[in-house]
Amino acid sequence: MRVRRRVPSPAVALESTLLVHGVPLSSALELSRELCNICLSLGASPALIALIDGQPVAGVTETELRELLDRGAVPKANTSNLGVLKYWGASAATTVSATMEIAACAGISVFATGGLGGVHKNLFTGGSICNLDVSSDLAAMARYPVAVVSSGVKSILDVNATREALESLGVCVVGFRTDTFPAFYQRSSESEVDARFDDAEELADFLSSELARSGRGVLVANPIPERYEIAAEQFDAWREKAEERAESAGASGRGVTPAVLSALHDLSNGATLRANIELVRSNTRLASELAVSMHRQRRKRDSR
Ligand code: PSU
Ligand code: MN
Repeated sequence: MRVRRRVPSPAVALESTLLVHGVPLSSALELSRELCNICLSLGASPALIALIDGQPVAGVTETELRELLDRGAVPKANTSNLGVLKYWGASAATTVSATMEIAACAGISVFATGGLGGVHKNLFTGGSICNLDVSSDLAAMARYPVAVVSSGVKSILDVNATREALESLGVCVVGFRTDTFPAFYQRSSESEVDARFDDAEELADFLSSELARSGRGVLVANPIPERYEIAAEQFDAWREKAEERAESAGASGRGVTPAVLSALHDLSNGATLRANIELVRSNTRLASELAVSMHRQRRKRDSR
């Protein structure tokens, strides 16, 4: 796939679904600006990824993003419908899976986001599979050689089942300064990571070799900053109500995640939104550091 890449290395891919469908319209532009500034201040170039009039773009401009936000009903592209939307010349926000595909085609190997999609809850009722909803993000992790910095998986999911699925797919999950797999608003869960790294420079070195060795993605799990963590009991109470709201609003398929997230932000009086924004900022910081280190390390190797 040909991608219009507008930014130089070291680049950090950023996803557009998070901005278009994950936060209220009023926060999207400011968040995008903030994330771009974090990258720039650390010496990396921000590469916001989206589909613009049928063109996969790495390095969407603020004008293009504003146009997308003004459009209202913007399609959400994952790896399954990206091709159709592209064929039709449509514009779309890209989820983690479609962003990884475009980043890989553009030669960008580090990507910052909030939380990965995964295995939704309530898959099994009475022993039979009903409503099987597993994000295409998981399969994408096994297909595209991109390091994805996230705070684990969204806590509206079945965190342990998602962690198991990543293992089944052979996706390496490393923890940055953590032994356990973070659960988005919570710094830890019952699940573990494959390995722990405490030093960003060493992690960058590992990522370069692992991406080249495996041709698959690596999930870098970076827990939410401590002061923004939300207690599990508090969160579960909000989540239950948010799911009820999303269900009675008739959300299904790709609409489930955005509906539950917006109900959560509303029920928590903005607490989940603030936490969400803080963890994306923190992930963007780490991704920028990693991209810069990987770039520097490569130049050093090449000059030998
Ligand atoms: N995490 C967030 N906000 C989001 C998403 C994840 O905090 O908006 C988005 C990401 O783009 C992710 C997508 O790839 O949700 C997963 O959606 P689904 O469950 O439909 O695959
Ligand atoms: Mn889904």
